[in-house]
Amino acid sequence: MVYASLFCLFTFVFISNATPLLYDGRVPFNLTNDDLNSSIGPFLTGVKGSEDATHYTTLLGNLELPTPLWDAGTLPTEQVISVSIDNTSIFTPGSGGPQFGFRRTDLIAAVDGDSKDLDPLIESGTTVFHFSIKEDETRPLNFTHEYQIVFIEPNDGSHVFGIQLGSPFTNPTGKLPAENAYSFKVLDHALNVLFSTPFTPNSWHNFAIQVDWDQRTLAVLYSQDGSTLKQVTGIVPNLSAVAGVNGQGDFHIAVLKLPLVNPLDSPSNQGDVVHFGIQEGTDEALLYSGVFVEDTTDGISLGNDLLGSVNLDTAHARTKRSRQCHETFHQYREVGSTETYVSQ
Ligand SMILES: *[C@@H]1O[C@H](CO)[C@@H](O)[C@H](O)[C@H]1NC(C)=O
Ligand SMILES: *[C@@H]1O[C@H](CO)[C@@H](O)[C@H](O)[C@H]1NC(C)=O
Ligand SMILES: *[C@@H]1O[C@H](CO)[C@@H](O)[C@H](O)[C@H]1NC(C)=O
Ligand SMILES: *[C@@H]1O[C@H](CO)[C@@H](O)[C@H](O)[C@H]1NC(C)=O
Ligand SMILES: CC(=O)N[C@H]1CO[C@H](CO)[C@@H](O)[C@@H]1O
Repeated sequence: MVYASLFCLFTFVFISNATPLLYDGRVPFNLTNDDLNSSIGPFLTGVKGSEDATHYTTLLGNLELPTPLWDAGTLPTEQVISVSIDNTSIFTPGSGGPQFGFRRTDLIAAVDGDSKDLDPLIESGTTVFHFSIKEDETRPLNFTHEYQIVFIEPNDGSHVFGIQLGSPFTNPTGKLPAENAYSFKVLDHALNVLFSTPFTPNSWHNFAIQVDWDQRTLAVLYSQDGSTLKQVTGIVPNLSAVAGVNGQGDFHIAVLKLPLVNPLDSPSNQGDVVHFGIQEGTDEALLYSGVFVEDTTDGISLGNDLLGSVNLDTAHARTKRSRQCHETFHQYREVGSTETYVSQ
């Protein structure tokens, strides 16, 4: 028995060294509220409303277990965080005025209070973005709205990939909730839906997105709770993403809620989702754990101490154009970048 457990330990150590970890956003138990307020630790906390960061991001300590994928059979080494919004969640970026159309709290991957030095490290070669998401049953989302929750945003305001929940914003407002509103949608840069899966309650939804920054491709892996990650798309082109430094951007873990069109606004303002539209101002949140970025030199971490790699088989890809998403995208283009984050 002693030998068996030692063997497991060594296997684990070997594997965790095998594939280079480029960034670890799994929140250690020693991170404090004061750290959060000051953007010390794995995230910058400046994209939020007027209250302190701890008003919008809660360290859950032992109250909630993280995804079991990375800590199987051991005591958790990370704590879950909740990311929440309420009616005060109006972010004022460095320019462009308060974002009255959105309600948002974004955590931005950083090391030593800096995302700009981290981004080139996690966004060159082929890298894999891991994150796990769970419902906060006390503060559910409103699926008649669109939510952008995990994304990489270069300076042009586009997203290299994005995870969306809810009903995509349309102008004029379509039938609500939209078909697929209660599903996660993994979007490519051109807003095609690469993969969709229901946001079932009480489960951790584990995602891994492989980005080949040179070939500009994406591949998606997914599982629930302690199940090993499985490839759910082929390696798909993402050629509308910009190559090189201009295509790199901050890695966001967020709850960003879009408005619905307000018929009382002027026709030109009705499409300006950043600054106008209807918000109920409700308290809403998501739980996050298992956030990290790795190199693929020695494979992708699949959970349960397994390593794998994605295969090219594009037959796996379930690609579907979403016209509604394209409309949203053009609206963003008209109003410019959704966010200009000024490091404090
Ligand atoms: C938490 O502990 C680790 C390991 O002891 C240390 O490296 C890290 O700096 C600590 N983090 C904080 C935010 O205190
Ligand atoms: C930071 O966090 C603490 C909770 O530990 C909170 O009481 C305090 O008001 C916050 N704000 C600042 C500016 O430190
Ligand atoms: C939410 O905030 C907006 C903008 O500050 C305000 O106009 C609105 O009245 C608030 N709604 C509620 C329900 O408090
Ligand atoms: C969800 O949003 C819709 C559309 O704006 C609104 O009518 C409804 O009251 C909201 N639900 C809750 C629980 O706030
Ligand atoms: C899945 C897929 O092929 N997505 C898109 C990647 O980028 C190219 C170039 O813009 C699009 O044509 C693809 O549809």
